[in-house]
Amino acid sequence: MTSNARGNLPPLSLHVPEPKFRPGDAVDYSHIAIPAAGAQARPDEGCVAAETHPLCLDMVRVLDEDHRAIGPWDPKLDADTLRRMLRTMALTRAFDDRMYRGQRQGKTSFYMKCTGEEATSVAPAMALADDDMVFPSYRQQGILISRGYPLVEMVNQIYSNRADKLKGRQLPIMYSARDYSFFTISGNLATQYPQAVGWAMASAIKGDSRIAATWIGEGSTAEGDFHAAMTFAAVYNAPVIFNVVNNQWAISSFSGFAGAERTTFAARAIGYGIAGIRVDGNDPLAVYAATRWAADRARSNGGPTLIEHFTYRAEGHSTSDDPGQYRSAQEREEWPLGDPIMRLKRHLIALGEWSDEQHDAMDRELMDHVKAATKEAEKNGILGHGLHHPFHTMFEDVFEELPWHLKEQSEQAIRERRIKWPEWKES
Ligand SMILES: Cc1ncc(C[n+]2csc(CCOP(=O)(O)OP(=O)(O)O)c2C)c(N)n1
Ligand SMILES: [Mg+2]
Repeated sequence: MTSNARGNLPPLSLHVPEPKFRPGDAVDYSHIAIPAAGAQARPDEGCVAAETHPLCLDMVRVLDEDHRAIGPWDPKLDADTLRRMLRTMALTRAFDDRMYRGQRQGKTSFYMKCTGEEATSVAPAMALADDDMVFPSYRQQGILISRGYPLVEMVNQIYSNRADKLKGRQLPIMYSARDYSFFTISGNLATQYPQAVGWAMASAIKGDSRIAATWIGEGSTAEGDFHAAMTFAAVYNAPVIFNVVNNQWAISSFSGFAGAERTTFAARAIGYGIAGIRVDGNDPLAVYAATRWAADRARSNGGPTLIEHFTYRAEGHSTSDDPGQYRSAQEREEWPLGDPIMRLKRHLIALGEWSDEQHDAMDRELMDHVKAATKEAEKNGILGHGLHHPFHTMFEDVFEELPWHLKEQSEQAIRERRIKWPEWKES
């Protein structure tokens, strides 16, 4: 290769990020700075954005080592609300566990868990109004569960069966629930960000009082859509909350490939001149408090806030992934911020409002609850058992009147199917 190097100038080189730990490595997280709970200032919701910027390099934490809630960010929730939060997170985990097993049993082709990240969807859902519009990624099933969406409907979608409201047209787990102000999940990463800003701008243009909130993985912040959304929101001061769920991994790429070696994801807010908060994503009370702060700010025309949830993806990316191939199994146990369900459980016990026995009984009850929902959904069919949506529906719902060439294709498809499977009956 010819070199254009001149004189004694050093040859240019690139930095290629490499994760600290690979399979088999001992894990040491001492490089991660974990500030004391309760030590972070809480600026007024109406402050200038720059006042929040120190928080972008810090970490808002409420639950301390003794499981107490302390400091100015303590949202001071009553015990019933805390128990509801705990239950919703535990239900989300129970649902994930059962659906994962369902995939292994061949009942669906695909599933994605959010284990370890439950606080980043359940706590925000509780801090928002139920009709605030959410634009999630695929890892916020906790929002739907929090809003009381029927589990049976979720399972119908996951099994792509004949009761699936989306008629098998979406990948399993890519829900859509207009009545629950839950925007359709897209497999194309980051598209939800500009959509959320557009919706928020429309809400403001109409003089409505509802705000938008959106979620993205840290890896997906490398997409152009993320930055386009931030620019629009900053320029028009749109009433939107940007959540970045930094779970350290984007399938097998670590956060360094999205810029984590240089600064925090919350610090993106500084460049756009909007409010930003970095929060302990495994501390449900801190997540709740940060979301409530951002929601109050947006609702009073204070504009957008970027919240980075610092958390850890405790399991594989999806049922198609094997994290044992690229990261150390020790990472999960060594993760310095613990587990969100355990932390809230211990807090409630410390308050004298919960016990191990109650927790175990709740887990058993939730398992039965999820099991009953799956059994109910299975009556409508599972993958490969033929009880999916009628074949011809594939051609419906796009055009008011089906164009001639699609009509022909539809007839041809049905004809060929009859030849291939003579026993098949169109329902
Ligand atoms: C535009 C686009 N690029 C790539 C993919 C493939 N893909 C799906 S999920 C994923 C990783 C995303 O990681 P992150 O944003 O950190 O979210 P997480 O899965 O950790 O929640 C990738 C690369 C895709 N679906 N869309
Ligand atoms: Mg990620």
